[in-house]
Amino acid sequence: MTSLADIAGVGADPRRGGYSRHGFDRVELELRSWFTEEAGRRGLSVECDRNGNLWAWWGAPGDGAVVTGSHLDSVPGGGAFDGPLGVVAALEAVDVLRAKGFVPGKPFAVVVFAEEEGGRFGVACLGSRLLTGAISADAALRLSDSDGVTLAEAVRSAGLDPSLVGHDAEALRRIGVFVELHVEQGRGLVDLGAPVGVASSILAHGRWRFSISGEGNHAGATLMVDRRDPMVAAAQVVLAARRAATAVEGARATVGRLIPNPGGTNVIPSSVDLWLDARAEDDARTRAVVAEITAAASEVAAQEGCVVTVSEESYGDTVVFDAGLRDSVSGVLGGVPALPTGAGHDAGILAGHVPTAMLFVRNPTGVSHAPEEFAEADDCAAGVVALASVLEELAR
Ligand code: HGY
Ligand code: MN
Ligand code: MN
Ligand code: MN
Repeated sequence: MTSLADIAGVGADPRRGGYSRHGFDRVELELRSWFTEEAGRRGLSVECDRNGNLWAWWGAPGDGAVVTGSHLDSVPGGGAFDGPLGVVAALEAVDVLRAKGFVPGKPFAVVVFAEEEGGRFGVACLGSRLLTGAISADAALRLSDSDGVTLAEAVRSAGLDPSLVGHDAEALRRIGVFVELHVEQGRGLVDLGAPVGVASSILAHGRWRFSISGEGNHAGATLMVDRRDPMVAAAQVVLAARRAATAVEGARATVGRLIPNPGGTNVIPSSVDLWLDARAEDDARTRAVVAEITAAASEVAAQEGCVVTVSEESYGDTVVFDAGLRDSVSGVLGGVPALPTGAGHDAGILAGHVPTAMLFVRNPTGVSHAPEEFAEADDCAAGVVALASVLEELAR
């Protein structure tokens, strides 16, 4: 809790509440410096890979390492725990293991992945997707933030070489096994009365951009019958998203971001961009939900004399975590509950390449991606002790 308190002032967002910490922005760079210092204080040697992910090595770097960590960026107005808890817990786990005289028998690293939330450049898990080649360097470098700054420009100003960004087989080889501790983002562990659990799976999920164009015009001078208003179409897309996801068991669809152009109170927008986040148990269900929303969007846009184009900005199929590793993690912890999650994680991206596990820490509010996200100090401590035991077993 002291470590979390250390960074409590960094990126606090008084306007939205909570924290706004985005990949390679001033705030995230400050958190990276904090991490580098904290790791250095423990005698870990820190290096930054080609994609801006930070690696703190306990002992010499090497292939097949036991790797743990998470991310330091947040959604706009996010909570204090999503990401930082996993980073802090990883450092604390090193302290716990050291204090008992443990020396890893394998290479061992604490990692901080860049831009996990996609809060700045729109693609979640950007650092781990680049590392694994799940997104191409070309596509990634062209991404831009809301001020028009490209990823290429952002990494350059963070001291990285954009020409080296992309699939990093060397870094991937270094990961023998990855364990990410994370605050739970629902009420699963509260309902089970357990402070710590292990992840079983992640929903299939992705992000789609709907660009609706109509006719910009005067709010007072334009008769209602003469309008081609993309905001009216957008409103119906939002309702279609709720309808489509409600009809499919376990599916979720959210429109959390919508930008009218030009965005004036007395201006009928000429265009509206909105982003759909859709998730479901498997690929078929997720695709079906998105197909239904897309069809509804075409229909309502046509009724309004507007045109809509839909583009997929990122997608990941269902992740089922390595069952053998999950069972052995649960065994080390004396049989903690396994639970699925609707949230994406770097661990989910890595799971396609290396054995990967996640530990969840109970969140009494059940709220996440909002300032009310919480974890009790005792539960965080239980998470650290659990993580340390798992890492000890894996790095023996
Ligand atoms: O689940 C998400 O929205 C993100 O990957 N944390
Ligand atoms: Mn998150
Ligand atoms: Mn997270
Ligand atoms: Mn006027």
